[in-house]
Amino acid sequence: MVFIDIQHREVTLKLVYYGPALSGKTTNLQQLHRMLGDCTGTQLMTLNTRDDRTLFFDLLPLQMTTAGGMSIKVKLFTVPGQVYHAATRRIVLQGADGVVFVADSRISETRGNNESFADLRQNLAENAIAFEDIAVAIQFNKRDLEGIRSDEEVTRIAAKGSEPVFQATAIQGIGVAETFAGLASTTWKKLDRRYELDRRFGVSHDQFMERLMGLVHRGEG
Ligand SMILES: Nc1nc2c(ncn2[C@@H]2O[C@H](COP(=O)(O)OP(=O)(O)O)[C@@H](O)[C@H]2O)c(=O)[nH]1
Ligand SMILES: [Mg+2]
Repeated sequence: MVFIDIQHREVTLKLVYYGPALSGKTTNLQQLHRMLGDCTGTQLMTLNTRDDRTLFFDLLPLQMTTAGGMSIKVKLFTVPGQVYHAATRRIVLQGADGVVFVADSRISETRGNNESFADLRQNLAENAIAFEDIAVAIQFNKRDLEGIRSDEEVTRIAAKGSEPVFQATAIQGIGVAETFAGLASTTWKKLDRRYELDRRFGVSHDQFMERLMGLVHRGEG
């Protein structure tokens, strides 16, 4: 859960990119890292196997200070998707405030998506995180490929649930910032309701989002 250090006026949020193997979780973080630009000095930490798959997790730490002197850290993690990394996924998910579920849009990947979503629910339960207590966003990635679910189908799926749904072609950077902003916003609102961040620290949702997205778009322009 969110880490609040009142004495040092510091809040740390943990956001996790979850989903089946090869759906594009690491690519999302690589694109966000690229958008940060060079001047931040922020490193994307990845730990890959020889075949370039995520072995443990990726970590992209973001940090900003609000006008009121509040320090906000946002730590972005990805989990390894392969079935045999179940224990790692559970550990990475510990203390998460928000999760993006990165689905592969191809109809052929439906089963992998469904199994991974069930795995997410189970790992949340094992970490004693209620599904209602965590912010969740869904990304349908790989919109550039053949054999994908249609836009209408994605819209229909989105209408069935309450989670925000985004379409992306992460490899081209499309939809990456939108997904991130959607998750960050939902997470902040959820945490604010629970911990009164605005009242206690004087950081409104809009201030938080403005700072955060200012960071992410620094390298573009
Ligand atoms: N065509 C296409 N390929 C993608 C897209 N996003 C990621 N990939 C590719 O899918 C593969 C797996 O991506 P990766 O980010 O490592 O997946 P992860 O296992 O979820 O971390 C890589 O070859 C990526 O280049 C996309 O939007 N379209
Ligand atoms: Mg990966």
